[in-house]
Amino acid sequence: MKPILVAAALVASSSVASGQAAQSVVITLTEFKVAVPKDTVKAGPFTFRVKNAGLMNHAMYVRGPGVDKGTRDIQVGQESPLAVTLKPGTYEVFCPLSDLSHKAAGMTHTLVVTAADTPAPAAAPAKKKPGS
Ligand SMILES: [Cu+2]
Repeated sequence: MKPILVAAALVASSSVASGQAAQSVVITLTEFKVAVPKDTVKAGPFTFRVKNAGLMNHAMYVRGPGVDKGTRDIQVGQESPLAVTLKPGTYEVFCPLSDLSHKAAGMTHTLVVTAADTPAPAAAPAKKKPGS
């Protein structure tokens, strides 16, 4: 439990790309499942907040176009941030522990990333200024 470090990490991740705030996504790990709130997200910087809600240690790894990284081992009840920038494509999100036996048991999730410029009501670009 190190709240100061968590706060520092959040500040750092939010300043990664000017003009494009990192999207914060909570991912929950249990036996043996990787719960991701959305199967499809828009490209851009992300901060995954990876929570271990299971009964044994887990970790999370992201593999896809331009990304090949993961968290440290996460103790039961703990959370670890993972900052990644996702490009359009298909990513695999999985637990790499126990020689991938957790993954084989079901701890894997496919995350589809679509182009950021696809029109979306929730992430509409700034309106043009009148008169410009
Ligand atoms: Cu695991």
